[in-house]
Amino acid sequence: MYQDPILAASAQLVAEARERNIHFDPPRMSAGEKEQLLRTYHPDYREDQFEILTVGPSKGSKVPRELAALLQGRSRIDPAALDLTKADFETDVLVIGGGGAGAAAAIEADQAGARVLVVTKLRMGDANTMMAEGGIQAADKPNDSPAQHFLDAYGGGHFAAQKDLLAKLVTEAPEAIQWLSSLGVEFDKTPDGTMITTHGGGTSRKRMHAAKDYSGAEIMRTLRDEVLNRGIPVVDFTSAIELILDETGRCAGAVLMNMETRELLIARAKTVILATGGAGRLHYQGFPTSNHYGATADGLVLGYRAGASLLYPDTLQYHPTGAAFPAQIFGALVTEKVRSVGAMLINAKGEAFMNPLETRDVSAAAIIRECSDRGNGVKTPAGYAVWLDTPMIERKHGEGTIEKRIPAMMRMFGKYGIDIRKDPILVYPTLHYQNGGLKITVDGQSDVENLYVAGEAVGGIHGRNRLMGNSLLDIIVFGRSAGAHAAAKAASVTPGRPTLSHVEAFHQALAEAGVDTGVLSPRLLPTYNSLGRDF
Ligand code: MEZ
Repeated sequence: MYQDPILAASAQLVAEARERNIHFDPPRMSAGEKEQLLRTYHPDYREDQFEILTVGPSKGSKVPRELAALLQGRSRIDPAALDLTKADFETDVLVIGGGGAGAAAAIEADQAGARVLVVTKLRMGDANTMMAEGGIQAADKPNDSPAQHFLDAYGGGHFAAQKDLLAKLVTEAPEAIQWLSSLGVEFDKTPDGTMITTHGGGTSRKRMHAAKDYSGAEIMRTLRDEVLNRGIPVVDFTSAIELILDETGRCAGAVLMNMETRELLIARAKTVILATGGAGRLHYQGFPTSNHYGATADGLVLGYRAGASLLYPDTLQYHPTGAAFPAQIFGALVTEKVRSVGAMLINAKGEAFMNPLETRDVSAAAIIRECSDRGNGVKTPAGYAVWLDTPMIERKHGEGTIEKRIPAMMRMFGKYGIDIRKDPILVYPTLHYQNGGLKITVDGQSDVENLYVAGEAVGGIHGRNRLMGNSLLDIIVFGRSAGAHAAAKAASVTPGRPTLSHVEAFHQALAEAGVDTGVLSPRLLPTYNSLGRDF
């Protein structure tokens, strides 16, 4: 029950319209309608929020303003002042990032017999993987196929995905589920052991495998245990602040910083895997985010300065349903699974204004449209929002469904006195995912030799919009693959003389182009202090 009388009256209107809405199947939009909607309302189309890069390997590319400042920022170190010959760590494969992609990479590199070191800015598992809720896609049912999965994802990504990467993603998906199960991930199953699968936005088959609505936490828990059980060394609270190359331009390690003491450390490696995740904590265009605290695009900055180019850095995913009320959970993820299991999006007039399982970019744009021009948003303390009619789920599938299928959602809102079985919830788009990132080959290597990339720091797997559940999938498929390839490569690499001359060259290029963003990068942590000072 909402205490605020305006919200309570609006929620009552939704309750009164429920019987009508439940029997309404809102039509899917045509391609033309979607295109028009995106151009008018999606944040990716707000030209004044982007900048063109003038320095670096993707000079000429359009990127969010906040990211441009970091990509064209100055290094946190004086490259000339560091002695790179004394290594604090020496390894075959250096994995930067302790989320799902980093963990999967470390496990496979270790399995291949390489010496592996994982460094992570916060703790192992402090990552977007841990926060993913709704599930992981894989076409492993008789009525489905990787080809069908490919078509859904390719269309959903506006036909922009790198075909070889997407083909690998969907082809290796069933094996990824088997691998996770063999490590101990408890996917939802029927009593006879069949995996329960549901739809996500833009899927033509039910292929979302889940562990209730904490799928990412279940996967991360399992991967972290595997890394630790294998005895793979993990250095927590230690960020990478620059990549080290050798005199031939191959990646050969990283400069690290202890996040507590700020001591600089040198890690030398034969190959390096960047698995640093996303950028939600840069709060593009002032959006709240569903991302974990460390999601500040560090890998993009490190790779870019070392010479790795970007693909689609101008395309971001705003998850349609971020929590819009109460303030304590503003921007937190309300999983798409809530819609998969039957909740509809309802505006302030009590109308089901769109099909709840359109792709994410289209759904986000439609919600923004309701809350702007159309004046159909519900006024909240923080702005406007629409309703997600959760009680509809139990009305459709019976009592107990919410507790069984989306218990974490029930708990998250229950803490603030909102029983989602009885009351609808307020949602608005939240910054969720970077569709773009560093360009890779199908083996995971960036433009820089011996520098591999996996997970959200990669661009091109999903094109210009990602479908639900394909990110938990890509961290496994491309994380494992990067680990295996980086280990195999390391076996034949003898690194040359370590150098940071690329950092000096980048500084020089900034000076020649007259670019001074006044920013040191990578950012490492978001700036929430009242002084607005970076970490
Ligand atoms: O893939 C995702 O981003 C995901 C599963 C999110 C969600 O809505 O639960």
